[in-house]
This record gives sequence, structure tokens and C-alpha cells, in this order.
Amino acid sequence: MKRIVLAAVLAASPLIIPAAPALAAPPSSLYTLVWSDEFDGTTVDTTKWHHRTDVKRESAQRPENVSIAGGLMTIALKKEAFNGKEYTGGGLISKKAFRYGYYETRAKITAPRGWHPAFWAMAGDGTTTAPAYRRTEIDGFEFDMHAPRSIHHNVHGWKADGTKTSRGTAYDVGFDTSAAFHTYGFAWSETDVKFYVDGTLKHTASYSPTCCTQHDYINIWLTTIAVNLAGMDDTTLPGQVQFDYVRYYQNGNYTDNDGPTANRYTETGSWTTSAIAGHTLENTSRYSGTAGATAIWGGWLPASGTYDVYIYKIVQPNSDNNSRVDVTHNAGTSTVYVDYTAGTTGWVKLGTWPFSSGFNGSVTLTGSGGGYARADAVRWTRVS
Ligand SMILES: [Ca+2]
Ligand SMILES: [Ca+2]
Repeated sequence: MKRIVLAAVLAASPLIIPAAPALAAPPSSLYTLVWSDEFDGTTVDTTKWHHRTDVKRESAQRPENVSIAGGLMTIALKKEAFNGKEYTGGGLISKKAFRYGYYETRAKITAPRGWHPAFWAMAGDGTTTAPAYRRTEIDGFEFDMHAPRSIHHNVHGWKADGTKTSRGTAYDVGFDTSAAFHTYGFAWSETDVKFYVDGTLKHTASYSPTCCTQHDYINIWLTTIAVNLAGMDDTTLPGQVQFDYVRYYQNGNYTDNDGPTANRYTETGSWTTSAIAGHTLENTSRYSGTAGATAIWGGWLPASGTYDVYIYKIVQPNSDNNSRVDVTHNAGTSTVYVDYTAGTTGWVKLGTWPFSSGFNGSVTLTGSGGGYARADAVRWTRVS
């Protein structure tokens, strides 16, 4: 009966549903939102954000140019003298740094010729775009507004000397970025970066660090500066770039013995820092020749579920040929023995087990004394 009534209503009043922009989302349901700002307040949440305050190219960046209202973060683009420049821009840089996962924003860009709006990620705090420690740079979008429909997706690997290697693309984004909000996302994994616009995969760039792109931790930048690549158009200033939200999702996690996750790493017995690099190329591993010395990686999981668990094995002739690895998970503790003298350096899958969300589970490596036990990193990758 209800079905008939509904059908009658639909027949009587034909519904015209406007075409909505595609809803963007992470690449799979195995990703969980772990950090975001919806910009719902009235001021910048300074527990989450640094202001961009550098002076670069044609503009100086000012906190005064960033405002939060109506669920949006707006960067005002002005012609005004400040810090030696004729223009001012601005932006926000997340205080928290992230690694692999899916990053997404929704933005509307009303910026004239000469400006450079961007949604990107790189280690830094906004006081400079060239900190000595920057390594991976991923550009979810960059526009140079003399060519306002040309979107750039890049992966740069910065070296300590300020040079870089780059991979990327530019193409016609297919719409007027000032006419409506669109979503822009990128999924960073150990081996590639996938770029999305309005939920559609547009480009895949390889990520294969050898010298300068280091699996490091990156901060999210939502910024606009003046660059004057082909003239400045001041006739429509002040311009603005608006962000509806920024969201970061993970489908697993890592615990390393260096970097921001090192606080989940502990040791017992005698360990020494090795000159041998681990998974993160510039960072070192640890070793112990003492039978019974342990290295412990604590877990932090983005969601309850089933995870593949891996340990990073550093193969050397003098390594421990029988390290005991105990994995504590929701179904108990499972023991695996790993020969660090055999095979190739890289991730070794220990097994697949259930874990709860949050701080949960651990991996403990125990040296046998039969060569040096070597400790670096553990990885959890959600599979269901
Ligand atoms: Ca919002
Ligand atoms: Ca390490």
C-alpha cells in the first residue's frame, strides 16, 4: 500500500534533482578518519594549526588574512604593502604531522592571475617553505592562476642541500574552480601517490625513495601566495580561497624506533644505534648482541578490525639468525621466528590478527644471541 502511494506521489510531481558534485571519500572502506577540521568555529583552532607567515615570491603571508566563518576557512588575497612585499596572502599548516593515508579537502578558488592556491603537504611550520628537514612534498592541488584551469599534482623529494627530484602532472581540471566547491584528495602509500578530484582518480605518481624522499612525516598546508608567473591582475582584488574542511584517514599504522611514533617503542637490555638505515632512509636502526634483549613496538590502530602485521627485517651476515617475535593481539599472543641473515632487507609479514582501535597490541622482538638482533619498524595494514 505504501509503495503505491509513494509511486503516485512521484508520478504526480516529477522530481528534478540537480547534479551534485561527486562526493569524495577515501579509496576504500578500510580507511578511517583520524584527524580533521571542518572549520565550524569562528576562529582558527590554534591547537591544530600554525599560520603561514613566510615571505616568498611576491607576497608576505599574514594571520590576519585567514578567517573562519560559515563553516569555511577563507584566505584573503590582498594588495597591501607588508614585510617588503606589495601583496599579502596566508594559510594554515597543521601542527600535527602525518604519514601514509588519504588526505582530502573541499575548496573554492576565487583568485586572479598571479596567485598560487595550494592544498599540499610537507614537513614545516609555515615560517619558511624551505626548512632543512623537508623531504617529501605532495601537492594535492596547485594552481597558477594565469592558467586557472590547469591543476598540478606533484610529488617532490627534497634533499638536505635544497635540490629535489620531482614527479607529477598538469592538466585541464575540467571546471571553473571559482564557480563551485570541489573535492581534492590524495592517497599516499609506501610506493605511490594517487590523486583524486571529486572522487575520481586522476593521476598516480610513483613514490620510490632512494636518496631524498624519505617516508618522512608531513604537515598539511592550505595556503595561497602571490607568485607572478605571468603578471598580476589587481582589478578583482581582494580575492579569496575557501576551504570547507580538511580530513585525514588511515588504513593502518606504523611504529618506528625514530620519528613521531618512537614513543610507542621501548627496549630492555643493551641496544646500540646502528649506522644501518631502516625503513626511513635517513633514520637509523638499533642492534643488540645480548641474548634476551627485547625491542617492543606498541600498536595504535585507526579502527577495530583485522590487520596484517609486518616487521622490517634488516639482513646482514652478522644478524641474529633466529630472532623471536611475539605479536600480542585480540586473540592472544602468536610467536614467529625470523632469520635476519636470509633473504632481502624489507618487510616480513608475521601474520593476520584482530585488533581493537586505539592503543592496542604490540610486537616484541627477542634476540637469541646468535648474531645481532636488529630493530627498526613494525607496520599494521588493515585487511578487513
Ligand atoms: Ca566546513
Ligand atoms: Ca629506525
